[in-house]
Amino acid sequence: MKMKIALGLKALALALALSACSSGSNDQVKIGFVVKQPEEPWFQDEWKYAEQAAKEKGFTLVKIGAPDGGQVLTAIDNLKSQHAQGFIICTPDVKLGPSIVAKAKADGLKLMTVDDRLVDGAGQPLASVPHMGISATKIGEQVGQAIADEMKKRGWKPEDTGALRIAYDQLPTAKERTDGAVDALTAAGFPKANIVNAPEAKTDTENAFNAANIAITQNPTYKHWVAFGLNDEAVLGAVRAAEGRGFRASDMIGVGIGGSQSALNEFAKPEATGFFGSVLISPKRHGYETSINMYEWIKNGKAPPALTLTTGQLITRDNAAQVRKDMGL
Ligand code: FCA
Repeated sequence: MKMKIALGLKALALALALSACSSGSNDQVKIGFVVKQPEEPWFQDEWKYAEQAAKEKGFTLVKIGAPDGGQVLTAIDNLKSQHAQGFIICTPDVKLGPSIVAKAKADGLKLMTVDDRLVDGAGQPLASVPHMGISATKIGEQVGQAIADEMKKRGWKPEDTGALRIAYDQLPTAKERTDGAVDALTAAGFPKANIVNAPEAKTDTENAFNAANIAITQNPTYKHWVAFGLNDEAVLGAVRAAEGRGFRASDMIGVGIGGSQSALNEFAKPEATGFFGSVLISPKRHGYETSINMYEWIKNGKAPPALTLTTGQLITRDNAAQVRKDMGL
């Protein structure tokens, strides 16, 4: 009897020791996920899927919004003082590249980027930092092609149509996306001269609205407008500006990039708007997969792939629900 109890206690002690050991070591893994625009649905989705990875693997996720360079550097120090071992970042300014790399190194933190790739002083990508982004040119071409197809369907004359390029050229992925759209449009016969460049000061709806408003006012002769930009917010701003000038759904074709809540809200309206479609990209891959990559790096010394470029798929109000489901969203 005594013997049995002793054995039982021994087994219990061993079990406790084992469980403390496994959860203890995982508990110590702490990963930061720093984003430039925490209010944007895309970034909220990335965080959501990063949380899913944290739950699954049992690490701690620290979500930080850092809309400017000062806040990025503070965030990195903050992560170090919390004993994090690494972080994933979508920086507010890719030119901060060398400072972010230096800071991460000084603080002993592993670094991976998502969405926006860091550049060096000469504007070249920092290839030593593992990165997951979208295949920007290709996705931009999908946007341009979708617009060209819809114009054709509606029988619009290209000479009567203006194209708003909501531009944020200081960010390479943004320039590649909008240049891709221009290439596909012009390849489909759209006149280059009708493409109006409308630079936005920040990549949100309000700034896109202001940019589009000026561009439409300065070009009063077009009967119809099409619009594209780096994300859904850019195109939503253009659609709202066009509405304000009397261009409703029948005279506007806007195609965004993202396909997150900003686009879905638009598709859910009872009447179609000028926001015709969006190229859906995967916040699950960008949030969940990057977090798993970082976890594996910290826990098992397995470095993430140097560069991963994800794809997209066109959604409109007709197929958004199905395509999202197929993508596991
Ligand atoms: C950039 C844009 C975001 C999103 C992401 C994939 O960071 O600013 O809106 O499109 O790329």
